[in-house]
Amino acid sequence: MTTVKNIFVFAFILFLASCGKEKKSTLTTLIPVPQTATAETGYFTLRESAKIKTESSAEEVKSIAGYLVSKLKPSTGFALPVEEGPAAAGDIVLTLDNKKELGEEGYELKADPTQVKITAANPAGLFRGIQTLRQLLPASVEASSLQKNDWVIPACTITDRPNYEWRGFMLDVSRHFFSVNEVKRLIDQMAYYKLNVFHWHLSDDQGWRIEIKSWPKLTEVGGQTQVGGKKGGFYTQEQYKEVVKYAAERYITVVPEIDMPGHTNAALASYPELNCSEQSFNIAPGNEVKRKVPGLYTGIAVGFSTLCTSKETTYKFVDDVVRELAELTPGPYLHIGGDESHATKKEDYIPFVTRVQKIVAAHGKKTVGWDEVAITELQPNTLAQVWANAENGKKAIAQNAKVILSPAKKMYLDMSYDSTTKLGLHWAAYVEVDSAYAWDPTTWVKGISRENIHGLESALWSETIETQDDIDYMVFPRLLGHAEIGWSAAADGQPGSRNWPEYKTRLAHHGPRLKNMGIRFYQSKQVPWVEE
Ligand code: TNX
Repeated sequence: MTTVKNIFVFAFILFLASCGKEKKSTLTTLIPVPQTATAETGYFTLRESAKIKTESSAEEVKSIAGYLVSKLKPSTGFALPVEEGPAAAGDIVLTLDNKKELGEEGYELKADPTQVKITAANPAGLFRGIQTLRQLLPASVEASSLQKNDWVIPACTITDRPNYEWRGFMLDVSRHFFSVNEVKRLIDQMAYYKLNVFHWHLSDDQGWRIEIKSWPKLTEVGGQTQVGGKKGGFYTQEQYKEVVKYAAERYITVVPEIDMPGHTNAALASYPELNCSEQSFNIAPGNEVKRKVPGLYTGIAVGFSTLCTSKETTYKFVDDVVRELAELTPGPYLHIGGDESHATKKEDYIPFVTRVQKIVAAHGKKTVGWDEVAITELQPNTLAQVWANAENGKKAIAQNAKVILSPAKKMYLDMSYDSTTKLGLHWAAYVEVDSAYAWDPTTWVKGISRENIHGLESALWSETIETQDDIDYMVFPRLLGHAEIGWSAAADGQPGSRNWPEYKTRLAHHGPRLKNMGIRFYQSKQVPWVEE
């Protein structure tokens, strides 16, 4: 009896294992999972003779079509022409239609054996739909060299739009500096998973990374080093604009952050007049230096620096920095940091952050701040980014502000996966791939509900992250889970409809995609990875 039972158990385990690795239709492996996706009979085959038809003379639609062509060309070898006009059999059609129900970023994708058609109310929706089209093709479409394959797309109808308006990714370029090309590569990867906000953490104790023409020493001095003491770097305003444009072409908004009044050692080392006095800075433990002005800092302590909030020079500085950044930034938000200002007295912090929000508003922008800013009087439209202290999130909501959720225990991509991970920190938690995915923003904090949440953001702090490979390993595959939580509405109001056992079988199919894109991701044992 027991043997029979054991055989059953064994067979069942085999069955489960094979289910996990089963080759699926690409329609059932999409990330983020679309709102609705219905399989139909047959396949569309993309051939060399295909054209991308825009059914619209809008230049913007044509450049979206051009983006699609550039993504399909390396692996398929097809140089697909973009043309205006009616579609023939075998074509891909991109069309704008005022279907209001699709919203700013929604789209409809219909594939049948004769054509693929993406319809959206706005160009951003077409762009998001193109990412779905790429994922419907075999994974080798993402390779950068010519591949032999049948470029088939399963016949289907997909209607899709995002749940959250803000689906962000933050990169800290202060602790370690990353080049324009490394940043652009990340922006491309964000686009593939339908993220729409790139939060650029441009200043911190260890480095000031954006050229400010009215205060040139910020980068000349403050940009020189990074954690560990190697050469740092900074972006010129031209480079910054180039990244903003690159992101905009992918319907991604750049939100620059200048962290203040704490996290400012690089600025304080560049301009002595921003310090109150010799006593006002206590260089982090283990790095005690007695100087009139703090030196450049290359350790990883936090909470030791502060701008002098009682000097008018400080506000002149903030105004100049905010003005130059606002001029360079078409997006509506500037991030003012505000976190971990342990060296700023509370009675100094509150008027400072209150005044800085007004400076941001005077330059035509809205403020985002880390959750600590909620103890000050928030300007209308200020967003509080909740990373550690949920009580601060509730204080923001009590002032009618919305929050962005970035809980460190779930969304900090610098948290190690487990105790064996060589990179990362673990002060908040170890965050394995399942943990990063299996939670629901609407129940994360009692008292913060769907209508209070403007969106979600993953954050990569770079104290331990030095190279592109390091970035790849910590960001992937966790970012995919975050992208799905932000985009896919399934979990809201229907607990359990988004679940890890199902998700991991889809994620498994993104292994070959990530590999083909040259991403050196963490191959978590939790995921039943498939080979292409
Ligand atoms: C906390 S999150 C910080 C950062 C660190 C990070 C490391 C936040 C607003 N402040 O300064 O880099 O932890 O995980």
